Amino acid sequence: MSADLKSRLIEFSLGEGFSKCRICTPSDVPQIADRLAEYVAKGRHGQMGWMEQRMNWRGDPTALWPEAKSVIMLAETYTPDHDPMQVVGMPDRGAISVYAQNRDYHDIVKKRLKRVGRWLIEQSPDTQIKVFVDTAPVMEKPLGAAAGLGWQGKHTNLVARDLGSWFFLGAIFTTVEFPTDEAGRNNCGECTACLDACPTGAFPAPYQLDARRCISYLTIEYDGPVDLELRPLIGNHIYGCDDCLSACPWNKFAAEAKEIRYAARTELLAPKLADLAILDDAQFREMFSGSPVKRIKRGRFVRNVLYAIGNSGDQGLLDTAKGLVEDADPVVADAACWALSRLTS
Ligand code: B12
Ligand code: SF4
Ligand code: SF4
Repeated sequence: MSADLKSRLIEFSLGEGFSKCRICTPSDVPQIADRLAEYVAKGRHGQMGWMEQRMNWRGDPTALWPEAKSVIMLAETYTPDHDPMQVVGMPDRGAISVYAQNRDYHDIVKKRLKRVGRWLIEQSPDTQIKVFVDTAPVMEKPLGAAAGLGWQGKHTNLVARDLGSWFFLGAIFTTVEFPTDEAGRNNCGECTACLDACPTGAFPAPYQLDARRCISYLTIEYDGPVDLELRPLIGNHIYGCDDCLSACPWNKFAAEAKEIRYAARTELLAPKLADLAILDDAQFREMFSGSPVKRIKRGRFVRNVLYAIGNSGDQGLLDTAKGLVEDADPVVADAACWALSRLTS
């Protein structure tokens, strides 16, 4: 019965817009508790203090919900139709990572997961489900790899031969006991393209990331003034970073994004730093309404824009930096002074 239900589930989830659906059990990732503990013990999570909480659940999905028998892992593609590295070579523009150039995936994926979950309950009414995307104490990458969606590449994200690197993950834990899939086979081989592409040297070893050096962490998660040593390495990244993902040769086989709401808004492809730096609170909220960028608020965003201005070498941006040296937000004012000193030195 579950084998038939599984093939109908896959069909339904693909029909709903997911690109791939694979299944594992909650006990298929025994290695993650130790690896998570090591990551946290080394302080690699930086200010993401929530990672230290509920470590027993995060490191062991069987403890999170003991009644769950299967974990349905789903891939949601957001493959860009442009080269994300193009803007990285334009110093007077800001680079916003591909996933944030339009609508927030959390809302879209969660709704889709719930629709699949509801369908499953309709098929087998005693079923219970819990859906997760991103924010819960669930390590989605190792679960996705165990289920066979792909493998954890040396950049630590999941890669697949048929999807490349551009896909989000969603999980449905369920009490249904489904037949499971084979874990994803690692196809990185001798390749080190992602490790070599990282501007900040954030990989202490292949398959391991020190978030404290990662531009994605520094621009999205990190609160306060960024270390002086790291600021020049951030380049013109103002929200997230895709350099390691973009370098992956498996992207040649990337599946097209199925969801139009991830297609880049034209004005977010290569926005002018000069226009972004002068956004006030209300303008910032309006410009990024519905986008994940809104989450970091005006202060952190303008801080990032000012680091990019400092890295631009563009004297035409001097006045923009000058205009912010007395900003009410001390982190913005500090970033403006830094940008000014870089541009004039
Ligand atoms: C915290 C977090 C971050 C942090 C830390 C990332 C990290 N690698 O730890 C920061 C802010 C830096 C970040 C950045 C990004 N993130 Co993020 N992030 C998360 C989150 C919430 C938790 C990840 C986590 O648990 N990290 C903790 C550490 C311990 O986990 P880990 O990297 O998996 O560590 C493993 C390896 O070290 C591995 N390992 C160690 N030794 C060895 C040896 C071998 C041989 C192997 C195979 C493995 C291995 O074992 C550890 C445990 O699995 C997940 C969502 C979720 N709930 O899972 C999204 C998630 C991982 N992020 C995602 C994305 C898209 C990104 C960005 C691309 C966004 C962007 N453009 O800026 C970047 C990519 C940066 C990168 N190279 O990782 C997607 C990835 C989708 C995918 N295809 O894999 C996720 C799954 C969100 C989602 N629901 O789609 N992220
Ligand atoms: S997202 Fe950027 S900074 Fe972070 S590991 Fe990848 S290339 Fe390095
Ligand atoms: S760039 Fe190379 S090493 Fe990195 S994930 Fe892709 S195949 Fe693996």
